[in-house]
Amino acid sequence: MADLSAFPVTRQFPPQHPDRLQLYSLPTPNGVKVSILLQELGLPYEPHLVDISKDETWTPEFLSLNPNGKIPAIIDPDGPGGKPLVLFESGAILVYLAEKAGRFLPTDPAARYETLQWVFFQMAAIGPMFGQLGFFHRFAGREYEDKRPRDRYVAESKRLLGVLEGRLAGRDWIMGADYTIADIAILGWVRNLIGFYEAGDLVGFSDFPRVAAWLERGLARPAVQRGLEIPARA
Ligand SMILES: N[C@@H](CCC(=O)N[C@@H](CS)C(=O)NCC(=O)O)C(=O)O
Repeated sequence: MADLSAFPVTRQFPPQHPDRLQLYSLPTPNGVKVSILLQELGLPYEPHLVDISKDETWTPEFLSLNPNGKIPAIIDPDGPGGKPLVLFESGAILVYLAEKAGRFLPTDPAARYETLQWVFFQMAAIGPMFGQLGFFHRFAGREYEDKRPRDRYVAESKRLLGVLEGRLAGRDWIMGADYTIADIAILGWVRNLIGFYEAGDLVGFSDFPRVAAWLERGLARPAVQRGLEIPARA
């Protein structure tokens, strides 16, 4: 039986199954990347719901796991060398789990780097830009009279959707025939943009039919549907 008591976060979120990978998350576009991949892999894990509306990521216990105070984060009791591994940043977690399981990240070196390129594209561009659009269009920023910040993120989000639209020409998935962690990283963000953020009309989503068809293909996967609801909200 793994002993995770050295990790202060286990006082905030006591594990029932310390031998299983511990997932600290919430079903947001960043959180669901990890739960979708775990569902696709069928690995045993224990999800802990971290309520960011109650500032649960800013406790000393959680900050000892992720000094950046964000979900998702994991502890894998069976990390490299059989030792526990703590990891935050969803992109790093996707790469780690895909490599550990040997799935959803090509082993051919060129295809591997190309997949990582699209994962980084999500981390550096899609996530931050769509997230800002959500803030200025749907959340506190919607009250601001000056619409220039919102318009900037609308324009940038449209441009990024155009990049995806181009990439998906003649491809079912970002990497072609193979569904990879690049798709998993991006799916939840596009879904959120047109769903929760209600920004579909604003960004002219109907101008991106290949992105829409790709999203539909992704959402049709049972593991994606399950992952989108994990950890279950109370
Ligand atoms: N780059 C990080 C971003 C993580 C992130 O922004 N998480 C948000 C939820 S989607 C969060 O935990 N926010 C809590 C807060 O800022 O209080 C990743 O991809 O893991």
